[in-house]
Parts: sequence; structure tokens; C-alpha cells
Amino acid sequence: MLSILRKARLKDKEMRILMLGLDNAGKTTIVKKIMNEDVNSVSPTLGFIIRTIEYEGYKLNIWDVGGQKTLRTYWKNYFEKTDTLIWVVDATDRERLDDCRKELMGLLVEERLMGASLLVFKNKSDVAGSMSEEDIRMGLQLDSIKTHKWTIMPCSAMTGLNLQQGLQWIVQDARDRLFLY
Ligand code: G3D
Repeated sequence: MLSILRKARLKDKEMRILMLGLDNAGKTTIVKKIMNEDVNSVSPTLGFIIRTIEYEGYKLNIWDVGGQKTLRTYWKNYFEKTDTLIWVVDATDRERLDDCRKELMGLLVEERLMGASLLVFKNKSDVAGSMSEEDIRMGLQLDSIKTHKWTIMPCSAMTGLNLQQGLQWIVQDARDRLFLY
């Protein structure tokens, strides 16, 4: 039933995208950069922000939800009907990589996120000495993920690196699903 509803929405070319990650990962800055807004005036997201982006005829409703520890218990309120989970990782934050892995793994066992695809954005890739794609892949144990279709992309909310490619992957994934069901 859920997959029928999801397919109906995908046919309407409307997607619900949940953007999560630890606080300070760069979620809000990514959304701003995609919307061509000033990225130098970002303040921490205390609740959530929804932004709608039109991309290749698709209406992408992106939910940017605050990632501070105290807010993470509220994430579950946003799971329903999610088509794609964007998991944003701060590539400069080695210390919290294990925390980041635990939070992600916790999400992937959530029943209401079962049908969602996963895009891991390795953000802040513009910073010299930041972790490599391989570091993040290993640190988050991405290769162990069998329950969700996933990919990882290095990106930068500052330079805009790969942000469009990320949206492209999301839209292509929606097209593939329509074809599959
Ligand atoms: P959040 O929404 O995930 O909590 P923010 O994160 O978007 O508020 O970003 C947190 C900080 O990281 C901000 O710096 C922001 O400018 C910075 N940042 C986000 N993305 C990038 C990136 O790709 N490259 C670099 N170099 N910095 C980034 P401040 O100083 O405002 O805390």
C-alpha cells in the first residue's frame, strides 16, 4: 500500500527528501547554496525548515531538520513518506565520525524509512586535510548497508561541488523506481 502511494507521488513528480546529519554538518548551508542564497548567514536550525526545489521537472520538498543531540529524538516525527534520506557528514569532524555512524545506523533500521534511498553527502570537501571518501565509507561502514539503495558523494556547500549531481542522483533514482515497480 505504501509503495503504491509512493509511486503515485513519484508519478506526480513530487518527492519528499529528509536531510539529516549531526549538528554543524552543513545541512542548512547546502540547502541555501542549492537555492542560490547567501551561504554566509546561516544560523543553527532549531526546528526544521522545508524548502521546495524544482529540478528537471520534479518538485523536491527538502526537510532540513536540526541535528543537535537534544533534537535527534524528534527526527522520527519526520520519517513518514520519505523518498530519499540525505545524510550529511562533516568531513572535517573526525572525532564524531563514530557518533555519526551510530546515528545513521539507527535510522536505517527504522521501519518508516525502509523504502527510502540514501545519499551520503561528504560535505566540507573544500577544506584541506578533510577526510577522504574512503575514510567516510570505512568510518560509517557504508559497505555493510544492504537494506537501502545508497551512494556517497563528496560535496561542498561553499563551492557548490556536486550539489547538482546529488539532486540528479535523487531524480534518477525516482525514475528508476517508477520503472521497477
Ligand atoms: P547544520 O545545518 O548541519 O547544523 P550549518 O550546519 O549549515 O549551520 O553549517 C555549520 C558550519 O559549517 C557553518 O559555519 C558553515 O558555514 C560551515 N560549512 C557548511 N558547509 C561547508 C562547506 O562545504 N565547507 C566549509 N568550509 N564550511 C562549511 P559557521 O562558522 O557559521 O559555524
